[in-house]
Amino acid sequence: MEIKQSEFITSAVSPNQYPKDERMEFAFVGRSNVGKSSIINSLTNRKSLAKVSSTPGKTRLINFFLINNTFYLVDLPGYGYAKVSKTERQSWGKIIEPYLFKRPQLKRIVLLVDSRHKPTEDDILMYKWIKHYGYEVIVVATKKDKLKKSEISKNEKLIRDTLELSKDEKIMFFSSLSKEGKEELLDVLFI
Ligand SMILES: Nc1nc2c(ncn2[C@@H]2O[C@H](COP(=O)(O)OP(=O)(O)OP(=O)(O)O)[C@@H](O)[C@H]2O)c(=O)[nH]1
Ligand SMILES: [Mg+2]
Repeated sequence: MEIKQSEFITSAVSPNQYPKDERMEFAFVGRSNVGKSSIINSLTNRKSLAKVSSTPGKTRLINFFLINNTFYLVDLPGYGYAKVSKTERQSWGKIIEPYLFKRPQLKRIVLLVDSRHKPTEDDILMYKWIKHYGYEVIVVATKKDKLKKSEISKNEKLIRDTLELSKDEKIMFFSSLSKEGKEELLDVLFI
């Protein structure tokens, strides 16, 4: 799978603002700052198609990017940012739940977790939620460049055990800095 063309289409907070066509969608979910927007830029070979920031909470709307004129990559606001107020947390739920809840176009969900850490309670909830609603989930461990080689298999086990992944569920390691893992992820995404 080769991404030749990518363009920002729209930002949405509610279903009437989602794209109206029937093209497939692939959504990226995960904690704030885990690297959702960065991975979209990496996959599309664009520096700032999706907005990236070292301050958590950069993406606050659902952003739709049309790829090769045939499908969408969907960048979602992150969860679990400690400093967020209760009102902001509720607003996250109001934006993201209607999308994940009822979107026939949504084919796969990529759950991003930080490769350096044990997945959080929010990550576990999100994983269970995705499975409960019957979506196919791809677990991606981000920021691989920050790991020593010796830490990779240890952290893979920690992530696998914490999320209680079954044997046939894969974790893919990814780095938006080195682009390592990019081809493999594109292949798995579009099987
Ligand atoms: N070293 C390293 N840094 C990364 C990687 N991916 C993302 N980052 C950095 O992590 C920070 C957050 O990245 P974003 O892509 O904005 O994260 P996000 O998940 O979209 O965050 P929200 O929009 O707040 O939910 C930025 O400073 C990125 O440069 C990676 O693979 N390696
Ligand atoms: Mg973002």
